Amino acid sequence: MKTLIIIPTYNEYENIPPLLEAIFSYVPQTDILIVDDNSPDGTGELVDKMALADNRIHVIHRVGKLGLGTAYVTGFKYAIAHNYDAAFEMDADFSHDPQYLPDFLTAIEHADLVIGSRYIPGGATPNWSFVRRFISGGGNIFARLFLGMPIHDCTAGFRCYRRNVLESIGLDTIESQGYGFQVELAYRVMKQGFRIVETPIVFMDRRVGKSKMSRKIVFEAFTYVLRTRFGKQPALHIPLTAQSRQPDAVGSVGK
Ligand SMILES: Nc1nc2c(ncn2[C@@H]2O[C@H](COP(=O)(O)OP(=O)(O)O)[C@@H](O)[C@H]2O)c(=O)[nH]1
Ligand SMILES: [Mg+2]
Repeated sequence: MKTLIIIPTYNEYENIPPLLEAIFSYVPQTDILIVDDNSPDGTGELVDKMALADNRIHVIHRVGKLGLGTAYVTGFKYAIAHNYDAAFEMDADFSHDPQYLPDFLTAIEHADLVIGSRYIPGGATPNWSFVRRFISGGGNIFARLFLGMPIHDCTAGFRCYRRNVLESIGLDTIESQGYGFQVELAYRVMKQGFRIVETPIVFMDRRVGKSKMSRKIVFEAFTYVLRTRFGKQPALHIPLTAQSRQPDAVGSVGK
């Protein structure tokens, strides 16, 4: 299976070299696409140099900080255009441990979307305070109940999609950016009837650098759920051509 790992970056200079080395140590056959938003710390130039030395590494440079959601949409379109069979979403800061990548590749053989889940047996957030757990865990229960999604971790950003999913979910009409982006995508994938599987991950806090997520991004996710539940489905503009399959085929895989 031809696979692309998409990593959006904004000021991740120190994380990128050890991260890419770790990824290739677990999954040497995959390609990596960095979508850099003109990071002031020189991440983009660094990846350009690494790409010259390794043809598995690819880079897209954007003009400025345009947000996580559009960075992934840009990466997904690259994956479609270059005929990858599957594409990953992965953060640059080691919160998403590369050791789990082989689990995703095993699971995607029998799924359309694999989500790295903190909220199924084997998953965890060991460094988190009670307040952070409450906000993230509560947010997930809220989205699950209001949107009827049988997914335990729908804000998770460590994922693997098959290309046909990316081609079918209307990438040009996605509205959200941060955690809301992850919820919106999971919802669209579910509505199309694709098979979603969760695989457990232990989510660690970022090693170096700063988080770019804000309260505004948390609020956006919250309002996305409410708008989608109580609005006239404004957030679901999906082409009618996609085929439907087993609507409730959601499961999880063990380690
Ligand atoms: N290209 C791009 N990457 C971003 C942007 N915002 C965040 N990122 C990257 O997205 C990933 C997750 O962001 P992070 O700040 O760690 O979010 P947190 O884990 O929720 O605190 C990291 O790899 C960031 O460098 C953005 O506006 N553009
Ligand atoms: Mg992070």
